[in-house]
Order: sequence, then structure tokens, then C-alpha cells
Amino acid sequence: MKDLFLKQGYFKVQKLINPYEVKQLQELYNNLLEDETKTEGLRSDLAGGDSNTERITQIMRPSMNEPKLLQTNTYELVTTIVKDLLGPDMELDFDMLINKAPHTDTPTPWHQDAAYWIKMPDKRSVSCWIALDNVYEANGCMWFIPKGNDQVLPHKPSAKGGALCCETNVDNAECIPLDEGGCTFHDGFTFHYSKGNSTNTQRRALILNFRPKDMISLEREQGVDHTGERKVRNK
Ligand SMILES: O=C(O)CCC(=O)C(=O)O
Repeated sequence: MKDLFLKQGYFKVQKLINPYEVKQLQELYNNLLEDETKTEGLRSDLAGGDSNTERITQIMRPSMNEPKLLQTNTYELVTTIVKDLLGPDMELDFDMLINKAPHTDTPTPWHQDAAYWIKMPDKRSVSCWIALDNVYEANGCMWFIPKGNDQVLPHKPSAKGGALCCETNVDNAECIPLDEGGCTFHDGFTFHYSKGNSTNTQRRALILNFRPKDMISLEREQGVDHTGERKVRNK
């Protein structure tokens, strides 16, 4: 797994968590998704624009609202794997939920997570994308392109207030269907994307993002805590 991660920038784990824990996470997830008051200010539509219906619901820092998430085996297990991959100083920077509701048909555009970052001397990072439903092409499973180097291409917003996107060659893109409880790990330079959800059911993903402890401190000093607007801007 580590070799794959270092070589191509991503890998999948077909079964990370057991059905009991999947159920527990689904319940906590649904409570947050349904509670617009609790999640106000942390919630946005990655599709951007001014539609009244959320097409790609993103809720930042869900464990701030629902600390039970932090006590699950999942958070502990993923942290252990990430430390094995990139070193013992890797820590959870932030978590997020991304849900694609039935028939919202909105792709998450191709991007590299590094396009969202502030300037950081240590660029190690890992994102673990956990499927809380069976995911496949038609409901928006993840796609990745094996990475060549650690360069970040120019990105722009896909719509007003929407996710960042870039243009890249997608000939080698790999589609990663997973059963619920499976996951992928990717680094910040790896291009990824998902199609829209054209099915009758939700596509729920819980995502845990890790980086070195010192870099998390640097982010926080600069006002980046992943709750939304930066409190302090780079000069
Ligand atoms: O869930 C998605 O559609 C996109 C997820 C993503 O971009 C990420 O986890 O970095």
C-alpha cells in the first residue's frame, strides 16, 4: 500500500471498517446532514452558483459538532495507517462530509487538493475518502490519475463559489468503485474527480485529511482552521 501511495499517489482499501461501525457512522452522518441549524456556516454547495437545492453538500469539521465521530475505531485506524504511510508526525488536520443527493447529477471537477493550500514548506498530506454507501460510476465514486510529479496546475473556480477545477489529461484515469466501509487514500498532488449522482439513493462520503503536526500549527497561526472563511490572510 505504501509503495503504491508513494508511486502513484493513491490506493484503495476494499474493506476498511466493519458493518457495525459503518452503521454507526451512517447514523451520525445523517443527523448532521439533516440538521441545517447545527451545520450552518460549515456547510456549502461545492457546485457553487445560486441554486436552492444543494447538489454537492460539503460539511466541514463534522467532528466539532459530533465529537462521537472522533471516538470511532475508524478515526483511530485511519490515523494509524496514515502515520505508517508518511511518518509519526502526521495528524488529523480536518474532517469533512461530502454528500451527493439522489439525481443531483453534478460532477466534482478534476482537481488537486494542493490547489487549496496556503504556502507550506512540508507538503506531505493524506486524504482518506471513506464510502458510507456502495459507490460506483453512476452515483459518483472517486476517479484518480496516477501522478507523475508533485506540480500543481493552475486551478480556477468551476462556478461562482464552486469547487476548484483544472484541465488535465484524463486518459489514464482509474474509476474506483467501493462497497460501503471501503476507502481510498490519496495525496495532495493527485488529480481526482467524481461523476454526478444519477441514481435514486445518496452517495455519502466521510473524508479525513492529514498533514504534519507543524504544518497544522502553521495553518492555524495563519487563520486556517477549515471551518470556512480564513480569519487572517497572507500578507
Ligand atoms: O467526494 C467527492 O466527490 C470529491 C472528494 C474530494 O475531492 C476529496 O476528498 O478531496
